[in-house]
Formats: sequence, structure tokens, C-alpha cells
Amino acid sequence: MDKQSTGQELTDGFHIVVDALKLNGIDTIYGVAGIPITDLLRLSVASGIKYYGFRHEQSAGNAAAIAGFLTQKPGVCMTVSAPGFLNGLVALANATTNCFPMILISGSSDRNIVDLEKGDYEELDQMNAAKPYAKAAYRVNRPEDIGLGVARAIRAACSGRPGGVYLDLTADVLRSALDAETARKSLIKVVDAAPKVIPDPETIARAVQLLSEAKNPLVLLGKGAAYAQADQEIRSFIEKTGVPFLPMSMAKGLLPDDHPQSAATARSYAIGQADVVMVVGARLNWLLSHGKAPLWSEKTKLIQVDISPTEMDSNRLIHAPVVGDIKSVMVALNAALKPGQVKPSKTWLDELAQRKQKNVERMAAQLNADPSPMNFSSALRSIKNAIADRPDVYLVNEGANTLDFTRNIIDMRLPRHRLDTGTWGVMGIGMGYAVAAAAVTGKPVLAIEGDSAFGFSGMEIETICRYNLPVVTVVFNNNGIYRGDPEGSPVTPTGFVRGAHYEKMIEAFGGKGYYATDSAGLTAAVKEALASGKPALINAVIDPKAGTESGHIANLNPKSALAEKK
Ligand code: ADP
Ligand code: TZD
Ligand code: MG
Repeated sequence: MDKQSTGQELTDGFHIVVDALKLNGIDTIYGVAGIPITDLLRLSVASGIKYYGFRHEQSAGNAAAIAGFLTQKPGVCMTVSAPGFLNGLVALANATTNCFPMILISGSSDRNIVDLEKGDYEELDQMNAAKPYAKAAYRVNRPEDIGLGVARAIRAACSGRPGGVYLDLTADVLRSALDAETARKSLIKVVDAAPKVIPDPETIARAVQLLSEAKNPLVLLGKGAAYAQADQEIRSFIEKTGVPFLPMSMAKGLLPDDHPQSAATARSYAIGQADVVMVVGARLNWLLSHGKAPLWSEKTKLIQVDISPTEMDSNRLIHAPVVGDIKSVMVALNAALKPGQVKPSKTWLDELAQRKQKNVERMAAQLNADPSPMNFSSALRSIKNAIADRPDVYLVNEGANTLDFTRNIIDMRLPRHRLDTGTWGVMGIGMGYAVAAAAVTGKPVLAIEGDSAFGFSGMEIETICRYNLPVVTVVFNNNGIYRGDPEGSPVTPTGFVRGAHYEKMIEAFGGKGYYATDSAGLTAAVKEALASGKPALINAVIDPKAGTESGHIANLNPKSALAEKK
């Protein structure tokens, strides 16, 4: 604050941005400093906002996005103009795709230069560039509109289906002075940023009716259900009705994976044979085969619970759409249920139990083997043993084979503890998600990373060391994307330097490196590293012959029609 010669108290754009964020409970910013936001970041820190400075905006953006998923408050990422903004935009688009509330705030060049393309340092029409990738994009052109811009960004990010919002702050607005009283009056403290969406009772009755007629009912939980923080309501519904459930990957832990009603080890069978499936906070996108055969039966009737009305019928007919926020919907469903009204048949439960048992036995042989070098199963069994008494550990996971095997082998026992590549199957979320998970929760984080996946954000281990975060990264090292080309040269489209020593990277920044070549060594390293509460990186050597190209989604890799004809 400053006083002009007139005695009028003045403030500026920098201060108004910080005041607007603080007024709305934004207590953490993730970003990368530079023109024109360096002073904005300094002021934020001086004003008591926690700041995590990254090495690349994409990781800072990913951190903000997952903070949004974990807290239901928009995670805020700040970047410089043009290239910094574009680096952050990938994370913003990923947040929108995954329905995570996030705000990307970037400094930008002045309008009179950008709009006439006069050629500025880092010139770009950022707001319009952001629009196709964001739920909303706004630009603030006057300091007295900063409060409005922040309020609109928060509301757009959190309400309805959450998503990524871009907020453009021109350098001109940041530097501008405004009298302090006008500035104070311009601030908006958002009331009820994510209003409840109460479902129409008719839609609840329709859903209960369908469930009560079902012999083979199934509940499918998606990451929207995890986001909604309706943990008790969901669990109570599932346990009261006795309906088997299946979690999508980031819904794992909503009910513990070892819950007797989990059908996860008989997934295809459960989906294929169910007569009524209630989908809660999941889209019938590619991850669910678009609701189509051969995974799904045409005869299956569907209930879908989602906050977005246009999600209904996006891939097939939804017989009982329930539009509402998941918490309100689950409360209404629980209230509407009469005792014994929904009852899965004994045959259905017995069949599922048999399938589960068969599959578990089939997997056991693989899990109990101890090959040298390690394969994915044996390495993950080692990690599973190491964290058996640590349900509190947050798990970050990316890669191809590393993702597929980890999802299947590592059980989650608490909600929102598994953070992964999500809807896009995107590589590069690893270290950003890990930093934010540790920052937001204060709990230890275990990041299980393919060696390729790790490389996309690997420089952020410096960030992890700088803030001394309890993040243990395990790199599943099989020499490449998928597994490289084990027989040929490493210089191929999928190969990396063979036998790389990733553990040395973290030592450069004062973290602890481990090199694990067998299962006992891996278990010991994970245990010790987690117990230390300090940054560590474990290079786990995996047999390059163990993985498969493209992991479990090889069917999505296009093969030439010509090859098929031959
Ligand atoms: P998954 O990848 O786990 O299958 P998706 O990301 O495809 O999950 O789906 C999440 C769905 O949850 C989206 O359709 C989104 O609209 C919905 N959703 C998010 N938050 C809520 C909420 N609070 N209430 C209802 N639906 C929600
Ligand atoms: N770029 C981005 C941003 N996302 C992607 N998903 C890809 C490229 C393509 N891709 C995958 O789909 S998985 C993967 C890439 C590059 C890496 C797989 O190798 P990995 O895992 O070492 O991480 P495994 O365990 O060796 O299979
Ligand atoms: Mg690999």
C-alpha cells in the first residue's frame, strides 16, 4: 500500500490478485517464476500463501490439478506468458478432461501489442488459445475487475462438472494502481462455489425400481465418485444392498479393494453378466469400451449418476439417468431404499465368488514366482509387502505395463489415494501429482513409474528434494518405452540407454538413491525410504522381456489394413 500526495491510499494489481485469492481460501500456488509474475509470486509468499516452484509448468499445472481433485478446491498454477502458458496448458487440458477443478493464471502481454500483433516479448493471445482446452477462459483488463475474474474462475472450476479454467492477467493490470478502497470493494468472496445439485425424486424412484428388479446388479464407481467425497454414503448404499461393486482405477479405495463385495478380480465377467449396472461418477468412454460388446451385453440396463446431464446417452441408452451431485444422490438413494428392496440373487453372488477365486488362484502362481531379473509381478509383490501396513501412503502411478500391473496388484484401502494417468492415459503427471499429494496431505507418497513415464517429469525430483517432501519414486527400469527393443539396438523408436542408473539423479540433489535388482532388496528399499519420510528414488531393474508393447491396450495400436489382408 502506498499513499499519494493527496493522502489517498493506493494499491496495485499484484496486491489485488493476492488479496482476491486469499479471500477465497486459496492457500497454495504451484508455478514457475518469470516476467511478469515474479513479483506476484514473491508477494504471495510474503502474504502467507504457500508456493511450490517447479522446473516446468506442465508439472506445476499437474500439481494444481491433482490438488483440486484431492480437496474440491481449485488448484492454482501460475505461469509466465506465451511458452510458460503453453507448457501449463497441457495440464489445464488434462484437468478439464479428467473433471478436476484447476485455475491456470498466466501473465500476458498488453492488449494493444497482442491485438495488433506488434511483436512483444512472449506475445500470444493466450485467452483465445486456452478456450478450446478449458472449461472457461477469462481475461482481466482493469485492476478493478481482478476480484470478479478470480471469483468467476473459482466458480467455473468447481461448479457442475469440475474442470480447468484459464485466467489471463495482463502485465498492464498487474502494474496498475488503484485506490485501496475501490480495490477492497471490488473483491468477491464466492458463496457456495459448488452448489449441490439435488436429484429429482422421480429419477431416484426410477433408479431404485430398476435395481429392485435386478437379479445381477452391479455398481461401477468412477473417479467422480471419489472426487465427490461421499465415501460414507456410497459405502452404506453398497453394504446395505449387498450389490457387488467395481472401481475404476482412481476410485480404488473408495471401498477397500479387499472388501468382500468387490468384483475387481472378476471385472469382465461382472460387467458382461450384470443385468443392471449403476454407473456412479464414471463416463462410458474408451476405458469402459463405450458400453459396447464384447465387454458389455446389449441387454444390460443402465442407471447413471452424474452431475452433467449431457453425459447421459453419450454412448448407449441410459434407462435411468440420475442427474445430481453424487453426495446428494447417494443420500436420496439411501433414504428411498426400503429394507430388502434391492437384493442380488444368490446365484449371481455365488458365480462371482467362484470367478474371483479362480482368477485369484491363477494370478497367485505369477505373483509368488521370484524370477531374476524381476518382472512386473514380482517387483510389485515386493512393494505390496513393503506397504502392507501403510494404507495411508498415496500412490502415484504411470507407465504402460507399470500402470497395468500396479493397478491390478497394489490394493488401495482408503479413498482418493490412487492418482494415475486418468482419462487420457497421459504420461508426465508423475512428479507433479506426487508433489501436490505430499503438499496437500502431508502424507508419504509412493510414485511407481515406468522409466519412460518418469522421464516426462523427472527433473522435478529436484523440486521434491528442495521442499524435502516425503516422496519415494520407484522407477521400473526396463530400458525403454514399454520395454524398448530388448534384442536390437537401444537407438530405436522405443529404446533408451540400457542399464541406466536413475538413482544417481536424485543423489545430485541430496536425496537418497537405491538400486534394487531383486525382490528382497526392493522390499527393503521401499520400507526404509518410506520410513525415512525423505525424498528417495529407487531404480528397480525389470526384465526387459517381461513387458508387452502398449501394455493392456495393444488393441488400440493401429495395424495397417494391408498387413491384415496378407
Ligand atoms: P473414470 O475415469 O474413473 O471412469 P470419469 O472421469 O470418466 O471417471 O468420469 C467422472 C464423471 O464424474 C464425470 O462424468 C463427471 O461429470 C462426474 N462428476 C464429477 N464430480 C461429480 C459430482 N460431485 N457429482 C456427480 N458427478 C460428478
Ligand atoms: N506421450 C504422452 C504425453 N502420453 C503418452 N501416453 C504417450 C506419449 C505414449 N505412451 C504411452 O501411452 S505409455 C508410454 C508412452 C510414451 C510409456 C511406456 O513406457 P514406460 O512403461 O517405461 O513408462 P513400461 O512399464 O515400460 O511399459
Ligand atoms: Mg519402460
